[in-house]
Amino acid sequence: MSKWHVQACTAAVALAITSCQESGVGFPPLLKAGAMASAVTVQHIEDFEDDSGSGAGGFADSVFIHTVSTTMVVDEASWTPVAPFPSPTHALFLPEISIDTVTFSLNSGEVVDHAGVWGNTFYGDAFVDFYGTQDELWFVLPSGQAGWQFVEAASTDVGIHGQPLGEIVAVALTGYEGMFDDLTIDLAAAVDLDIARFQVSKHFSLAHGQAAIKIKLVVKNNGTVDQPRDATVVGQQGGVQIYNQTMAVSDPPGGGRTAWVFPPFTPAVPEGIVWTATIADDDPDIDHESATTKVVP
Ligand SMILES: [Ca+2]
Ligand SMILES: [Ca+2]
Ligand SMILES: [Ca+2]
Repeated sequence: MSKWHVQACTAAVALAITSCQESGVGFPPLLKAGAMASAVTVQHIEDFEDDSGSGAGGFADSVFIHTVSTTMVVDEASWTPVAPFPSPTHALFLPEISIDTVTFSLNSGEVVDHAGVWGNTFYGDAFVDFYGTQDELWFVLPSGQAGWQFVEAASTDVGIHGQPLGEIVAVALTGYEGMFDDLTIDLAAAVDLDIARFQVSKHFSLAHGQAAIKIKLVVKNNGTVDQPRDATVVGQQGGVQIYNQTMAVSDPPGGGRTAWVFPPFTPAVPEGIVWTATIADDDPDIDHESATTKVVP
């Protein structure tokens, strides 16, 4: 598909439901799900200063929810062996043994796909655990270092159980007199594509030698980012899978629809076909529809 065609389709989508993919321009190139990096939209940093601008220590940002109190925030002026802190003038000191499990108060549709934090082990040990929806990653910072050490994790990193972390939902800071500063999270907006309509040829006659069964998926973007995700159509005839096609689908945000035509199918036996379409997006909503074709001799 040429670039010109892509642009022409996009322009049509903005106006109304488009059928550009049906008009002979062919299929857009298929993309692998793993190649679709989410666009980073926002970064938040917990720098252990309050946001009043007074220079006082505290918890910085209403996005971060802590399980320890602000009494563990310390001033750089009194901690010269480990000064300067990664960000002046305060950091978190966790006396033996305390854990600050930090979670995030985010807007709907926002997910954390990367997090990092500075740690210091001059006074005692420090550990960082990144919790994802699927797995976790645990870092033990080398002991007794006067210099600050940075650890980080991405949602695609493989965790201790061999799975990608998934969306990062918490960072646990554990101190045996360890210190921490500048806990940073990068947010990516979640892709939410919905099935507006799933349409197949209702009737197929083997005897009439008619054209193959047409399969069309109309996609609506219910989110704010324009990125493709995989849609899969499966056909079953008499309990046997006779069709399984996956293609990347998308729809620009903002109220339009985009129709995607899947490769057609010609059945060989006179038995009804049950079709299912599924979109694997980032939103926990169920994006799954069924349709049937009656196949007669
Ligand atoms: Ca700081
Ligand atoms: Ca969806
Ligand atoms: Ca979904």
